[in-house]
Amino acid sequence: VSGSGNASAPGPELVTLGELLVQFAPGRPGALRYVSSFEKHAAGAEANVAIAARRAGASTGWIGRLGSDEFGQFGLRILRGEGVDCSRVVFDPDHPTAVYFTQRGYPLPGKTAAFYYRSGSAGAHLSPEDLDAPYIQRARALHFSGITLAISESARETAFEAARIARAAGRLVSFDINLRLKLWSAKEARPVLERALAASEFAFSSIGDYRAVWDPDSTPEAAARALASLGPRLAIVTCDADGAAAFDGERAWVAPAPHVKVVDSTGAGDALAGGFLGGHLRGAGFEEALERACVMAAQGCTQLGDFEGVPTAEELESVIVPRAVLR
Ligand code: KDG
Repeated sequence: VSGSGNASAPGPELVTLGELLVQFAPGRPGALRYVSSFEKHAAGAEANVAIAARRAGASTGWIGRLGSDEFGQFGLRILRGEGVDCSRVVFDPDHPTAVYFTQRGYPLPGKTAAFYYRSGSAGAHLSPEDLDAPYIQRARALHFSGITLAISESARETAFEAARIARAAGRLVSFDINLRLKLWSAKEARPVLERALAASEFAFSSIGDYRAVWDPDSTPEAAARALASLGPRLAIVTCDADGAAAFDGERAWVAPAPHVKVVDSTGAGDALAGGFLGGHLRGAGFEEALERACVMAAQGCTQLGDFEGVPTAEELESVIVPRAVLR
């Protein structure tokens, strides 16, 4: 059963593919055993990227499976409400929409942990038959992440098939490492991530993920250069409060991050990738797109939920940039 299709409508510029999860974010920091109330948010890396890129001005669509359940309906409504095309969303009557809980500030102050309830989920049953090739071929770019490669064999196969379709049509393929050690080990992940990098033009990684998979002593610039040597023509390495390091095959540079009071950094990498892709698709140069994406990601950390705090291009223009957050 498909989400809301209009087969003749022009497709979105950016298509992302992955799993949407419902995130339960505790009302207060601390160990979950003592928490009694939670906020319900929609999350999931590639869904977050579709929303952030939309906020940066690109038209976007998300491909994934949702359960035929209340949480699937919730996810669909959030994505649609954010202006993300859901015409290729598939509803799975046999498997539930995944959920997870965040835990802020415990046991590590300032850090957020995730507890997944996702095995056997609808999202993990994503399969190559769910792909509509013309939808991907009509887009300008496809984005996916290491999470989709980790959740199941069929999701992995689907992601690689989508990347193959996009590349064969001359479309930009963008990939975020998004290592999740609760889903697979760094050792298991490495060859699969390298295959994805070889199929991608843009690569995103946090410095922590890069160090966990490839080189524990790497600097951000060395990580960006090394990722680019694995295939992509542009690699961006995010460094939390220190912004992001980038390498485009010729130049290496660093984009700063504005200082903000972090409430929850979950989803910051997705805000950065989506903000960058949206800005790039709207015609911004790499440097400008990355500078703005760093502001979007930082602002996103000031609120609960993965994308709620991420500003739109207009908000960035009218409020944040004039207030000289960037310079
Ligand atoms: O990047 C944020 C995501 O990690 C979060 O929303 C949940 O997609 C998710 C995952 O699998 O960890």
